Amino acid sequence: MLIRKAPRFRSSEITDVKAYLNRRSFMAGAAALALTPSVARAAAPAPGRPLAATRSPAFSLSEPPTKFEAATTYNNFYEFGVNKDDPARLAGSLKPRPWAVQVDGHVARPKTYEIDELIRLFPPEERVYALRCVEGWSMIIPWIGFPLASLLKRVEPTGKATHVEFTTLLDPAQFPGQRPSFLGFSSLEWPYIEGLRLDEALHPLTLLTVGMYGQVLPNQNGAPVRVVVPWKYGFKSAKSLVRIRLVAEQPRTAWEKAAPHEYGFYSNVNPAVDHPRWSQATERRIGEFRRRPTLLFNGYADQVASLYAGMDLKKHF
Ligand SMILES: Nc1nc2c(c(=O)[nH]1)N[C@H]1C(S)=C(S)[C@@H](COP(=O)(O)O)O[C@H]1N2
Ligand SMILES: [Mo]
Repeated sequence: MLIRKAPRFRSSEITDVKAYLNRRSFMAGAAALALTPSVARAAAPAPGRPLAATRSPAFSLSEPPTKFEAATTYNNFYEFGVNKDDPARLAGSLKPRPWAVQVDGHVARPKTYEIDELIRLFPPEERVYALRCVEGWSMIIPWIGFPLASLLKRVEPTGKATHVEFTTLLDPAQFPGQRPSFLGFSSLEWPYIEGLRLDEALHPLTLLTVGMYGQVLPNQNGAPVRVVVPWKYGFKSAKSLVRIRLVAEQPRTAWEKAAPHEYGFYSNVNPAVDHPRWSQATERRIGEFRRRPTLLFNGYADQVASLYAGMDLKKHF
């Protein structure tokens, strides 16, 4: 996901930042080719608070999950830095309690939900989904959450709502990557914004996620609440949400603002639509050597292809 420009740096600083990012980018590529050495090197994650959930076999892959250790030490969470092991090392500064999520915009019943109230209102299910990162790797993760549609229906979107905008917490005290002085600055604009079309947000696969592997979400995976959209590249699944807003236009997302030709609004997993700088035809499951073919809509085509009927997926990438 590393991109070339760094607009918030003065021109005198840009050379250094570019050199730094290029080196990191090279190292990330090297790590992905090897036996994920950054996973092996990172500190073992502390076990979290257990979170009970009913298994949902109808919504679960039968593939064995990625090792918990890999899923919690090989992360993208640029608020903590651009390296895969930064989130696991630095996420202790994030405080997932107390926490509130504002649900508002074009809705009849806007409401700010305290996080534990949210978990009580919507009984969590466990669903094993594949997460495919735009960088070419994937994981199988047993998430715990509930359909985003349950929450959206409760606040009653009005006829004006066409899209949903997700906002991650903005707090440089908790997120070192949001400080202007942060060394590995990614050139993303904070807060991290993501978005979905309303029909995508209401799709039964779209999960508002509060846990994984039988536990509350580890900080590095987006505590205390994140969205998971399994047929899209991982960056659409925004972490540590403080606001879910129903809007009347397509939200401008953080990655689109940073590199519009590389990261489109839809970002549906599609082996036939390459990233301008690399192929999307194959992927490597974390924990495996061989690359495997990437599936259209990350394997969820039967469930979601109808959302895009008649659309040119190369144009709406
Ligand atoms: N707020 C925020 N959300 C984010 C990101 C980020 O940098 N900031 N990275 C995204 C990317 S690129 C991926 S692949 C997934 C990774 O989720 P995981 O670390 O739980 O596997 O989170 C996504 N959500
Ligand atoms: Mo990603």
